[in-house]
Amino acid sequence: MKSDLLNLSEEQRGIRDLAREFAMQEIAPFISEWDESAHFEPSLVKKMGDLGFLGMLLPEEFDGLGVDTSTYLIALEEIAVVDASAAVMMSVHNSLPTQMILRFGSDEQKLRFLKPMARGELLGAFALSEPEAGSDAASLTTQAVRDGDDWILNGTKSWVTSGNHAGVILAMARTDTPSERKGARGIGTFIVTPDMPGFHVGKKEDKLGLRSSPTVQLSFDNLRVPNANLLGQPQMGFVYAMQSLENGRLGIAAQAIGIARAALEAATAYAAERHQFDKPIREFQAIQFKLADMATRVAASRALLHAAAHAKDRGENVKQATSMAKLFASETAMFCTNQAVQIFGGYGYVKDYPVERLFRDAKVTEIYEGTSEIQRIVIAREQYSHE
Ligand code: COS
Repeated sequence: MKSDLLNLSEEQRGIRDLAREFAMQEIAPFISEWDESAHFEPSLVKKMGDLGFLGMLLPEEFDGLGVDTSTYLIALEEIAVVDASAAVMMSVHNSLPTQMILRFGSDEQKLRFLKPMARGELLGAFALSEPEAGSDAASLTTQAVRDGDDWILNGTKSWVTSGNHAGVILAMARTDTPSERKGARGIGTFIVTPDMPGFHVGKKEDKLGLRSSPTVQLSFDNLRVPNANLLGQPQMGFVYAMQSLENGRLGIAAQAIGIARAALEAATAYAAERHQFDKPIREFQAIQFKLADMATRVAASRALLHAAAHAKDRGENVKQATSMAKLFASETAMFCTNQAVQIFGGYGYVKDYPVERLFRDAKVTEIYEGTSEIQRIVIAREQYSHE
């Protein structure tokens, strides 16, 4: 009896099955082709919106499903088992821009953006990183200058998931002045839309994995943003981004667990079929131990993730727990995909089987939304923060 350690309610089982069915029907048949050609399928956004997958954490008054964090992560894992690229689009949209507007936006901003975002009519993106500001996110240099009722933004944002298909981008820019820099407390968050003059989509990255999720640079060239599109307080944008990345990191952990589970399932099936030395290779202890370690780490990642999600929904401080969940799940994805390739042997190294793609897809989970090194810094700082 395989253990997922989740005691799912009837509603959660229904949402999980819907996500599984959607991914199997609408994504699975095209996955190799889209991966090979780095194709993002725009129709997925509307289809996912119609099913409620793009407004999972939004209240019903904004056309959302209003489910708890755990239920959202169950759906996300299910999509990620089939396609980590669709999963990251879903994770970023649900965890970052929609949540930021819901938590920190004005009533007018909520009314304008949240319903179309929940329905999949407007895809959301998050633009924090810059070419010279990655782990040290507060060193970003995109500048916002107040001009009457507007702000004028200049700078380049990088690594923006879905940035070339997004209808709404939450972008961080400096609101302090070059003569009086205020570090992390001199940054605002702006709701940018691609129709604003001065908005340009730049380089699309040619990536190792997650090839059907586009990652682009965005440049702002005297981009004029109305003050009505400033999110909350002009000096609080970095804090909003950090708080929101707690949600984001839970989403990436669920995505990583999906990748790890897909690797485990593929390796388990292959080990039963593949015969060497006159028996299925799963009868060799060398293979059994790999499968056991993979299954254990997947279960442990999931238990940690859902414990963090429940704590978040109880309103507890989950800064440390979300980083732990993301760290452990992403390293589990890398471990499991590596083991799966090893179990497949030469067949794991070619595109005829899915584990080659899973191995490539797993790596970025240790990098984006905070590298494993940054997660360890957050975990360690929290460990002694109350001394
Ligand atoms: N919740 C609420 N506030 C937070 C917070 C959180 N999770 N994390 C940080 N803050 C606040 C801090 O309390 C601090 O506020 P004060 O000015 O009142 O002290 C402020 O934000 C700055 O935080 P800190 O001093 O920790 O900033 P650092 O520059 O040291 O950066 C790290 C901290 C390294 C953890 C942060 O830059 C980070 O997470 N980097 C990775 C960025 C990332 O994930 N990028 C991926 C983007 S998506 S590809």
